[in-house]
Amino acid sequence: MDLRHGKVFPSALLLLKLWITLLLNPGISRAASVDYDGWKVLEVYLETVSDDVIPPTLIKLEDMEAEGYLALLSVSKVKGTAEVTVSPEALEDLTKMQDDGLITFDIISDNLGKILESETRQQQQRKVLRSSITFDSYMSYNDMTSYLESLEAEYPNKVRVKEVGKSVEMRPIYLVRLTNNIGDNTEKNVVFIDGGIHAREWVSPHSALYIIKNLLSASKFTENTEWQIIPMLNPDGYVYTWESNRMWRKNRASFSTCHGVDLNRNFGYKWGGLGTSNNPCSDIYKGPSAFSEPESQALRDAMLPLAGKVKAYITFHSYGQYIIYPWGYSTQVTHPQTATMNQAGKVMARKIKRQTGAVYRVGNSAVSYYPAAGASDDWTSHEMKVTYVYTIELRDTGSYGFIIPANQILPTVKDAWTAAKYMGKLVERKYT
Ligand code: 0X9
Ligand code: ZN
Repeated sequence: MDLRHGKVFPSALLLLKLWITLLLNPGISRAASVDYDGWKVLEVYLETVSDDVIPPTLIKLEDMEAEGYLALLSVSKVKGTAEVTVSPEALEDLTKMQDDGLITFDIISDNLGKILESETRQQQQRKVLRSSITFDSYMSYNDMTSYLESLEAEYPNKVRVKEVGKSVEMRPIYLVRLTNNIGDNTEKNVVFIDGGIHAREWVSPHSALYIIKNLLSASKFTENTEWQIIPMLNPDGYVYTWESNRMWRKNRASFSTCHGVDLNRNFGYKWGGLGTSNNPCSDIYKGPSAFSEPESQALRDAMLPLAGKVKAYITFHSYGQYIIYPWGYSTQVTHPQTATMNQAGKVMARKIKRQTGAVYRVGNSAVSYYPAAGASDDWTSHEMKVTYVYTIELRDTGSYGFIIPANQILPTVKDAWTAAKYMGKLVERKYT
């Protein structure tokens, strides 16, 4: 079947049927607690389109996702695929669509619910001491918070922990500052890192915490550079993934129809452009206005006073194993620092490969994924004039996606630490 031309999507009758299914089977983005038993993960093939055109199949998948009919997990332009998870009922309809030549997909995982069950079992076996962190099982929001709240007292010469905002549900958003002799207030170059923008991407905040932990004992990286790290930008979303819906992505802002703004569509550069949605039920909802959300405001307000000092910015996401750089809002506008970011990104990927064996692809984010406007990387690049700006999509490449097993946390956070160390060294070499 050729998906490039002609009709890709279902007849009016089929759409009507999807709606009825939906009414009988309320959407995952609206449900209070979601059971994924029997849900399959599909790899859907996307049409090849010219630059800055979003493939019709992807647009349709996004619409179906906003209708609560499936959950979109990831997209890759390089692979020409989107991964989605669907309920057994929805699969029947998608299979009909496939039979009618309207869509092409493979089933890549048979039961998401079983994978989630085994994650829950692993979690139940863990025991954590307060104020310690672990990378052999996932930490809860409380584990992370107690660790962060203990740091300043334990490392008074090196650490300051500041609340830079509160989430929609009034949880604190912490910024950790790390440098040698922090009390001296010496002006130093800053490497800025965040994690946890997207709730379900659990390896992201773990990576930021692993970097903090390692910086505490590696004083050569904190001699001439100050690290500013927000490990958990979306605490409400993270808690929600633990308590109600493991696949939740957005924050927990409340709207009349649905919950949540995609914080990585809420930043104030090219806000509302390509790859964003006006619909609060969509996973890529841009929010009512740029920086409408306290979480994106917290990142903005923590960074703005550092104008001229921030030399590198890494925002950790998952999954896919990509190191991507701006502009993400369009493939048509080439960033003036493209060569510099590409070259350093490639060195970073080589170092990760050497350290841990993992292969990360390097490229422009609109090209590697699809254009998506209003993300934190583009804003930082544009507003803060930072040269080295990266979104790092951590492990894996799709076998487990967001639910990567606990025994892969450590290798994944090591990828992140290798990337961060390299950024630290580069900033020191170029700017000190
Ligand atoms: O879509 C996103 O926000 C990021 N991917 S994720 O799967 N973690 O959701 C990629 C953002 C890349 N940056 C820009 N498009 N500006
Ligand atoms: Zn993400």
